[in-house]
Amino acid sequence: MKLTGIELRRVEIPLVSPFRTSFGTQHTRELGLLRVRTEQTDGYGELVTMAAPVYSAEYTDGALAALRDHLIPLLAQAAAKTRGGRTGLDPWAVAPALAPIKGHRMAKAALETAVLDAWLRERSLSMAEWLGATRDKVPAGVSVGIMDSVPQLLDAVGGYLDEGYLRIKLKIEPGWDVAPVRAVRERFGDDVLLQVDANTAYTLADAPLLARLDPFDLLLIEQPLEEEDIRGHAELAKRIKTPVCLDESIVSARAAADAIALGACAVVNIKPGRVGGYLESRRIHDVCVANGVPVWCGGMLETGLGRAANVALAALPGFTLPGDTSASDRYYRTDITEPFVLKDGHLEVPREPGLGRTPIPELLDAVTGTKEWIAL
Ligand code: OSB
Ligand code: MG
Repeated sequence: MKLTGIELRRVEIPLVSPFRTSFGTQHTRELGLLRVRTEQTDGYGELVTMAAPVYSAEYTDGALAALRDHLIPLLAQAAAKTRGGRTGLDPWAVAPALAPIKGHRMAKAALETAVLDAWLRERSLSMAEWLGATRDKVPAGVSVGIMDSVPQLLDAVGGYLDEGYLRIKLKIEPGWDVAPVRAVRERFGDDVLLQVDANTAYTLADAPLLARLDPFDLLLIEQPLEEEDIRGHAELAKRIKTPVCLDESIVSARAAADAIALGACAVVNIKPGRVGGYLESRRIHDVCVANGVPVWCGGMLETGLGRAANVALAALPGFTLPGDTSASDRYYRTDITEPFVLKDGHLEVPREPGLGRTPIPELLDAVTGTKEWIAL
């Protein structure tokens, strides 16, 4: 496959309602979109960074700079070396080419995904087929933000359950934890699949408080402590009954293997952006399956493009828990691709060539802030 150029866009899409987590409130989604051009086709990759480095160290403007100034030049060099060769660049060559740059996993993921999309399209192969997806649809969960009041939360959760969502995740932080969980259990019963996500808002000293969640039979508690506090999570896991799931801490297959070996997590959230792409996501899936650790697919408020790839990933056999794979209208009134819709609480796994969705030019242009073209 021969690359001829790469387009970088910064897009800004309004959210249907503000989304509040322990690290702040979002009103719009400000992410990046990459298009790689090959001699035969285009490939797209979503850059899932947020506008500010509050979930992880990456952020959209920084990631776009890393792509422009460091990652794309390295990929161009690797592509030049394959010129004259028979096969050219393939998706497996991207991560090794970018390895000299530390971190910047979301930026690397966006680039690798765009190359992968083009490579799959050139072969008329779907992401699901290529990954080895074993299901035609995946159960949809929804992440519910922190609200101003418990009645407001109950309205939101009730609305999602009426729509058919099969699992509810409540964002929590100190001061918004036991009471909202209790209220949701009291109103909607013990059969609702329920879990919480703290986005690193607690410390090990909060173990007695977090143990008060034990009676509510939660599926898991996601990332209660700091990203780097693996030992703390292992200790916390001994002090509470709710299974500990890691999100922010799991930046690679190695990190997953280490966290599991140290007893820091019983469940893993796989987010392709956070770990550098779908190839590494697949490896994490394999590590977790080998260790009997259930995984589920996290989200970063993706557009239909990233959502399509996530849904394909979530159709792998180790994804035994519903993910944050909600319908497009959970976040966006108008998506930039054909939207994902809920059918009996599930999303259909795309089977079209490539990621399975393509940005619709007019819709993409309407949300594009800046755009640049890098010829290769
Ligand atoms: O921690 O899972 C998270 C959104 C942005 C950043 C981090 C997280 C989230 C979510 C929502 O919980 C995931 C989604 O619905 O896409
Ligand atoms: Mg999380």
